[in-house]
Amino acid sequence: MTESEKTTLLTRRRIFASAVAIAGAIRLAPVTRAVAAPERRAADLRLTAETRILSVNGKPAQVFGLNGPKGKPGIALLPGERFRVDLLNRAGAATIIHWHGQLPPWKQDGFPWPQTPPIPAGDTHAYDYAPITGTYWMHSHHGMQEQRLMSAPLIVHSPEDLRADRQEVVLMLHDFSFRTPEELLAGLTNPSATEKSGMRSSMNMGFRMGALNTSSGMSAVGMGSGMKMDLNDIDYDAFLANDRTLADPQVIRTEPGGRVLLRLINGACSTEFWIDLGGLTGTVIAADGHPVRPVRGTRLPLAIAQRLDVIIDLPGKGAYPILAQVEGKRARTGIILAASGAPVSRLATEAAEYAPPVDLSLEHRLEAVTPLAPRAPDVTYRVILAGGMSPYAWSMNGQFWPDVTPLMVTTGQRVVIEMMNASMMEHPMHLHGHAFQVISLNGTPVAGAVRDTVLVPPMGSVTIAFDANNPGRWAFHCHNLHHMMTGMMTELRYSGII
Ligand SMILES: [Cu+2]
Repeated sequence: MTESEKTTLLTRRRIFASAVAIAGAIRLAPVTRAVAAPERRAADLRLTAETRILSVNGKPAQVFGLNGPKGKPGIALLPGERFRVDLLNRAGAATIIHWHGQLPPWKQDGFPWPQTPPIPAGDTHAYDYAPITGTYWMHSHHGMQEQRLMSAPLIVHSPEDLRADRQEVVLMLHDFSFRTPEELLAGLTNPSATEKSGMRSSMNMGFRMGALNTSSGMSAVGMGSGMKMDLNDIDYDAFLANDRTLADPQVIRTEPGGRVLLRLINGACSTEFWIDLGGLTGTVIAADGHPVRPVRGTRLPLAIAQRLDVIIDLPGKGAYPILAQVEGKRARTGIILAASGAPVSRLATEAAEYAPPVDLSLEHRLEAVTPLAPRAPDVTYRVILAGGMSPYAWSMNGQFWPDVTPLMVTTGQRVVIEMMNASMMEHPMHLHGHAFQVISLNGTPVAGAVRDTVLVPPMGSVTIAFDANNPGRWAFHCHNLHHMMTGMMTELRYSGII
């Protein structure tokens, strides 16, 4: 066998291993096709929006699904492959799917602008754009379908992914309720419905900072002892890791002493998690798909819609739970990495301790591998995030979607947006169509991560910068679904676009 044949074989073995790992982890579309990327035709990549039955806590639940080739959730692309996808709407309702964090032309972004209405039930819509590599995800941007699990991973492999001798594991988190999304929202916006439905009111869902051990490393900016921040608007029935609870977790077989690339995706609608690697130490190498300088840690905050890529070297042939605990609660979910033959013991669905609120402790340590070029801003916007529990409504600069004044930019500008949170809730803020760099956290300048979603803590501030290089109309919103649905969204619009 020639050297080149060996290389080919090795590469294929790794592609195969990687695909099997991913398929095993979340039953994603395998990437085992032997064809080179450019040979794949449009029809090869079909994504079907449909319904499916999940079993949660032993009860059946009808939810949505986004299934790729061979009926597996989501899409995984090979290096260099275009996002050339036919989206088939078999969900029985109109839908539109957003490719979260990707940078497509605006009319392919999957947001229901007047120019890009939802796809009617039964129709098919074609997409074709050059994707950026990393860990991304897709979700419905139509109504509250996201709360019924209309979301899935979107992984774009880099050449390095195929070269590296490591197993890929995707861990996608969801919050789940047997109630309809409409009931959940009504419980928040209509206090009498809240009482009737037995949901918690704002009086008892608060999380008193004074009750916490302040050595736990949480950010307490603007939070005097006894001041109350609100966490977890909704009492969910379950928290899912790759569609399963900790009562029946997914067990992923790993190589003893092997290396794992863990692709974490917080696909929850209203829940921030702490990722708990237990006895393992991980190395964060990317945030929202974009490489960061390596940061080691065992407990990692993961805000709604954010992703982290974490390298884990397994110490031996044991079983290693990867847990996700809900902030302010003991509830947790997770998966288990276990060497073949390693005994897997049952894990309690509740942790011993309440988790603190997620914070900016990790954000402060993140540094982009490829930062923005130094440059003075051409335009700076300040956006005040406000709202509260009673009435339940959330705004940006005092405006409630869809009655908003767009933030206008011009192609070529360096844009800075300073977000100030004047409320007692966390807001995971997401800008469509751009990767921004975090340049200030609570007034402290940083050369932070390049990413697409950043947490703005209660009474805190975060400043982001980006280059206006993707003309169009772009949504800019809080990724807490219920905040967005009650107003917390605005538009970033390029001049010349109507
Ligand atoms: Cu919010």
